[in-house]
Amino acid sequence: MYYKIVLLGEPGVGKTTLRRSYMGERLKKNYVQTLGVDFSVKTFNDCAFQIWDIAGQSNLASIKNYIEFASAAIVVFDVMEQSSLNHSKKWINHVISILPDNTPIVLVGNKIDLRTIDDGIPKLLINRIKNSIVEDFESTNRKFVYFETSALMGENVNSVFEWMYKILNREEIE
Ligand SMILES: Nc1nc2c(ncn2[C@@H]2O[C@H](COP(=O)(O)OP(=O)(O)O)[C@@H](O)[C@H]2O)c(=O)[nH]1
Ligand SMILES: [Mg+2]
Repeated sequence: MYYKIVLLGEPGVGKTTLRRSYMGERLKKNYVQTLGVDFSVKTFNDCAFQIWDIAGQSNLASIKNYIEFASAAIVVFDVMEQSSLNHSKKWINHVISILPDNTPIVLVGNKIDLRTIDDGIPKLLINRIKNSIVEDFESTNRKFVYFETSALMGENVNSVFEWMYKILNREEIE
């Protein structure tokens, strides 16, 4: 199976670093000039993930084209930047408005290597936002999960895609 996966989130949160970290040495760069989109393909067991990565600023129309037909979405925020967490709600709402109810969404809190005990977004606040997202999904059968990563250190990056693989293949079987 071939899956289109979209990376979303504010500029600078680490989307491209996450993609590169997951691709490792097998990184192949492709570019869709008109959309300002980079994508990489990585095979995992019997499936191929085509990971889309939007570059810089984009208008709403191009974001719609970007998200359309994706099998899953990864919304990234920076655990050191509260505004990027607040904006992740907006990105998730884009996904909800464009993709079917059962499309899996992963929320990723990135740059955990920079977090110290007295610095970074309070975990209580992250939990509150995460819970409010989960509540929104209660009436649907949407699969949602939260992971914390360090794309720079390669920490927990594989977990994101392993979860995705499991969820997407389970849906194939059902
Ligand atoms: N410390 C740290 N820096 C990161 C991490 N991920 C990305 N960065 C840095 O954050 C900046 C923006 O990353 P980039 O992947 O270009 O963000 P994008 O705009 O979302 O694609 C770069 O300087 C990265 O090296 C991380 O996990 N930890
Ligand atoms: Mg980028």
